Amino acid sequence: TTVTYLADYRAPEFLIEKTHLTFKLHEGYTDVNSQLTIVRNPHSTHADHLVLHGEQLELLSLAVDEHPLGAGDYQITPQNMTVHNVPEHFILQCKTRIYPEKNTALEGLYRSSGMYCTQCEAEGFRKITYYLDRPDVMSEFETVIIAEEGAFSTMLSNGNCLSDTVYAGKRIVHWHDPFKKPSYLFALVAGNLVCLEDHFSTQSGRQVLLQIYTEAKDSDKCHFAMRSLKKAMCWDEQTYGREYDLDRFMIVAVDDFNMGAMENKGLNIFNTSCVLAHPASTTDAAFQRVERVIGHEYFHNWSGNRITCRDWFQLSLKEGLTVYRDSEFSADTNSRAVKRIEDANVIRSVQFVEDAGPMAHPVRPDSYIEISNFYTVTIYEKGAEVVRMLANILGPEQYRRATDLYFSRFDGQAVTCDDFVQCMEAVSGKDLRQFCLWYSQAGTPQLHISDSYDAARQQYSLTVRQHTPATPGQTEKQALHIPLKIALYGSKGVLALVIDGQNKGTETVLDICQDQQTIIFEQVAENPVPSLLRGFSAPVKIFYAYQLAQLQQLILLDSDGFCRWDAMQSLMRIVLCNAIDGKDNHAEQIMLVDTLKQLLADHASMDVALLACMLDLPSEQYLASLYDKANPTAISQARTQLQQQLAIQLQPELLGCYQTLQDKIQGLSAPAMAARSLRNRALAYLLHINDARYRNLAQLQFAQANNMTDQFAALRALVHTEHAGSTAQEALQAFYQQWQHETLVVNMWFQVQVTRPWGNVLQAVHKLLNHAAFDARNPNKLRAVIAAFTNQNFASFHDRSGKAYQFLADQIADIDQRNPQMAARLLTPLTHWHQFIDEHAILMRKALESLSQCELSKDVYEVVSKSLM
Ligand code: BAL
Ligand code: ZN
Repeated sequence: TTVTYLADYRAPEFLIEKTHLTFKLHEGYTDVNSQLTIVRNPHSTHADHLVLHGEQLELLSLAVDEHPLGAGDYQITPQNMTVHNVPEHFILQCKTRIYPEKNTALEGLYRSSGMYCTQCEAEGFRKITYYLDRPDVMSEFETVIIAEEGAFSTMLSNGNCLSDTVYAGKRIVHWHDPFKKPSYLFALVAGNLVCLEDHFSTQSGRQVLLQIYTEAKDSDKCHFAMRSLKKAMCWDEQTYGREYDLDRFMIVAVDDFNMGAMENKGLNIFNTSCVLAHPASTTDAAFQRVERVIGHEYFHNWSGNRITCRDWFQLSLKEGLTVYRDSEFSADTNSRAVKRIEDANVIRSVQFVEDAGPMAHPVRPDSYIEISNFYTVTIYEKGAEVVRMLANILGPEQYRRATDLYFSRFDGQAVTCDDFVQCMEAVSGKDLRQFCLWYSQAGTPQLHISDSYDAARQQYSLTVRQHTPATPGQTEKQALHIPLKIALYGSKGVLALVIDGQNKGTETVLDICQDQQTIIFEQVAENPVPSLLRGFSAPVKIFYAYQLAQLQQLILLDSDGFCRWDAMQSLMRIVLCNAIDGKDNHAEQIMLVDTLKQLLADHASMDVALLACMLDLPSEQYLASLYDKANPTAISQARTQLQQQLAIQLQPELLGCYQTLQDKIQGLSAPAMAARSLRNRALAYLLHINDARYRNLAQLQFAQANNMTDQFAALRALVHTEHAGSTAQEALQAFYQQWQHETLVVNMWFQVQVTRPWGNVLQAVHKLLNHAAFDARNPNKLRAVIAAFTNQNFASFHDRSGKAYQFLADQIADIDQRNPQMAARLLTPLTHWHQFIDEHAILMRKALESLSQCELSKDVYEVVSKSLM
């Protein structure tokens, strides 16, 4: 296996000015004719060999400037084709044959339920034809698709359609994309699809045709995606001044897809789970996901397509920026506080765990074996946090000017993260050299904060010490520039902040740049409570020894939604860790119950969506990350017990909440969704009590629900309680009966069963793998059964027998034969073995070792070998 290093980056020797592709689609095989206009890169060295990427291709013929090449003129290896002694400027014609029907890796051109589609990012295009398959080679594409007349209603590629004709029994469709793009943004679709159409008029008055293509059975599930698309187009014009550039924007829904969606120029391809939505069959969370992903892929048209990455080490240049953009789009549409909490929760319970594990890498990695393994929470979500910090350091006006500069300076180019930061520097005049360490340094910074109050001087001082633990291959860490947003609370509310005689208002950002620094606040009349990391101002861990009463004060009174939630998480964490460690917990529990009671009793005056989030206990994964060696059984037990105790002690408040919110839950407005989320959390808590009254409530809700959020929440509550017996079984059967023809709903039906927190779930998983509706080739099904079980069922995955660990290893060995990207992704939970006590760690390692004995793809090999290092 070869490792690719950022330090080895060289500009391409050749450039491809024009790419002309002809696809002849036949049953069983596809012939691809390419005609590439190639020039030597004037800025490069003078190699006379052209080395193209190409994998799993059958070469039919090859010519340079119409002269056919013979065996001695070129050389083929499993990864490349080298053409010897090429001129400065020439046309390469190449005919290859590929087999989309046999493509189970879902990379390159493949068939999914009869329909042809492509996935080229990152390196899939080389499975279609020989090419310079690297993002810094940008070319103008023309694509001709030829199929039997009548075989497909829809034949699409990027850009504008030049012609659509029939000749000698063949349908011939000709596409042209006027914008230069790298091969990873190429797309082709052919199938029998229906289309929802609409129009968007851009700010400069250009009409854009909008089309969403699906299978006929899903034609009623595209309206929400269309509304979201128009909203996203509007938002990008208003927020970033970005206008759409082609006459046509197309989205195609595909059921077999490794990712969520793909931003191919003018022709986005979406996993059905991220585009289809209907109130009867889609939960609120899924609606919000559709809106977010539609926004994300659309925003890529500028942040990714018009301006792309020089090399894959710069992946976060487009992904971090685009996630930041979609996250602000969601925050503007829904509850800003809740969006921030959701983001922080992902960073804490997934990204921090990645940072502490064998796959830890910087936002801009230095090396990889398989780039597909680097589509991670670090590149995406931490990368977005880095852009958010930049935006906050600059402020809205300068940030907008800096992005304007970025989009104009680099339009049509493939650039680096440094180029992006340089625009921020150019506009603001700020020196961001230290800040750039966020891109190159892996690991989660820890801020250890202590304070003291001097009543005589009326001074309050905060001492902040930063430390980033070592990560694989990076033992020495430097101090980062960390924006720490804070406020101070006194007994009567928020205090005015005075630093160095300067009035800072009631909230300020401290620039933490040294290993240790002390900030002194003046004119402080009483010992305050610090509200730290407001709005989750940096992706760091905070250590500050709050007293219980201080946490309660922040939970009830802080004006920052994230900090209220965070204080509640801290209080819950204290109670849970005491229980896990076998410590006395009396005062802490009373404080927790008392605080929750006050919040629930007062729910009418609160942000209901925020309150719903505040009811969630910290995840088991997050709790495990707080220990050097975590005991998973103790963690699960403590969490389950606390859920039961809270349910019992908060019974009247929970029931009150459930009943009063009943009338407020029609439709898809933000308040309706918020009401449903709080009400269904209350229901889930109540079902932890062994009481037929509450099971009847759930049963009634299940039967009468007029939307999927409520129906599914009731089903989940019933299935997840140990006490519901046949009631739960009947609900499961009824649900399947009702929804068996809706693939995405069947996936939820799988997922609710494998995440059950009691009984022998592994046995249930085995049964479901043999269910008629399961299909091991479909990534969504693998996610619904295997990933849901191993990632979301902490107790069962960490069963002491170690059977679930070995189960996962066996599944991966099998899936890897067909779909390496999926296999490598599913492996994540086993890579965290080092987090757990020996009893578990040894069994997890054993499962990994058994995998290492198999013949593995590069994808799985990289994760297994790094995990065992
Ligand atoms: N570029 C891969 C899918 C996405 O991040 O939009
Ligand atoms: Zn993206």
